[in-house]
Amino acid sequence: MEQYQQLCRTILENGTDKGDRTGTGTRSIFGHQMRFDLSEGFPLMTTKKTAFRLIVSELLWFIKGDTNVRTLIAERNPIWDEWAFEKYVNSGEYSGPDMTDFGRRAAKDPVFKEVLGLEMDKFREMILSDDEFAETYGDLGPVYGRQWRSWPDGRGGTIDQLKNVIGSIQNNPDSRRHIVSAWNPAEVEDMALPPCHTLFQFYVADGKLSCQLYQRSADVFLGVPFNIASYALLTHLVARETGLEPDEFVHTLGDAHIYSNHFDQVNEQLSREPKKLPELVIEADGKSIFELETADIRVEGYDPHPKIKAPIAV
Ligand code: DHF
Ligand code: TMP
Repeated sequence: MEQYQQLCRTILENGTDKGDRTGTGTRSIFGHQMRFDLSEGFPLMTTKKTAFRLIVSELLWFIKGDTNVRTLIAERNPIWDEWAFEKYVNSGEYSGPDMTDFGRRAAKDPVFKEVLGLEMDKFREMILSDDEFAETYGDLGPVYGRQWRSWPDGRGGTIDQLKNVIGSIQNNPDSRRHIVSAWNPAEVEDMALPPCHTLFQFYVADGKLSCQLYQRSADVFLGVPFNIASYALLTHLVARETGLEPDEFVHTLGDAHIYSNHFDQVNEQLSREPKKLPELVIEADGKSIFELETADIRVEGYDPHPKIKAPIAV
């Protein structure tokens, strides 16, 4: 938690103000590393309430190789809706109110935000009730789940990187090749959003498993709290699968930025005193990593400061 606060302070104090793809504007630094010792508790933000249930549901969605938001929406997880909705409003089939630049407009205009909310509700409803619609507009393209579980091998088959890495951790723990890449240059164009958490590697020593993530682009206020908890959880799940103890999660960031419309929220969060970390509980006897469900995983002893709201840059 102190490391997260340090990252925020470094960006605010030493970062460079830059424009960005979303037109919001950011302050950023390039290249930063944090290390989380998983024996000290589960690294879920304590200085703002963070929805762990959404993090679990998203990670299990990746692990199952799913790329369609229908599964997330069915679990009341809205975190990927904007990127599916964007594909829909840019298609010929959408005929509602003008949604040009909806993310930026919603951040500035409360009336438009309401209109957008209603259209998004309709969109979610159609995704859930109409199979054909869900297949066309719910799919985010060949994003994380596809690359982790069925990377096209160029010979008509696919590669299950996640199964392979679990196998190599079990059979050849000293290997320096325990890698899973979500960055597939041949397919980046077809993805709703090119992968932010790009590549991860495992390391085994003394019966303990560590994981390092390279994240090319990091929205430090909204994305990073999710990313830390998600990869800490992945490290626990792969350790459980391979009979090892979880050791460290090492988080390496490329472009680490705070959006200009998150500065107040970050300062509010920095004024708060970190609290004791919660503990992770997995209750799923006999289930493999590929069979887990959201309800099998929870945190105990989580007593965070209240949630802090912020608009997401689309
Ligand atoms: N785009 C941008 N600009 N930043 C991101 O972090 C991001 N993350 C994506 C997709 N695109 C992105 C996927 N992950 C939220 C958190 C993570 C996430 C998407 C969205 C989010 O909105 N979190 C809010 C609300 C969560 C809630 O409903 O409780 C938060 O306050 O944490
Ligand atoms: P970009 O593709 O232009 O880098 O925009 C992606 C934005 O989403 C950027 O602000 C980083 C953020 N992001 C995260 O921080 N974590 C995530 O897990 C995802 C999917 C996105």
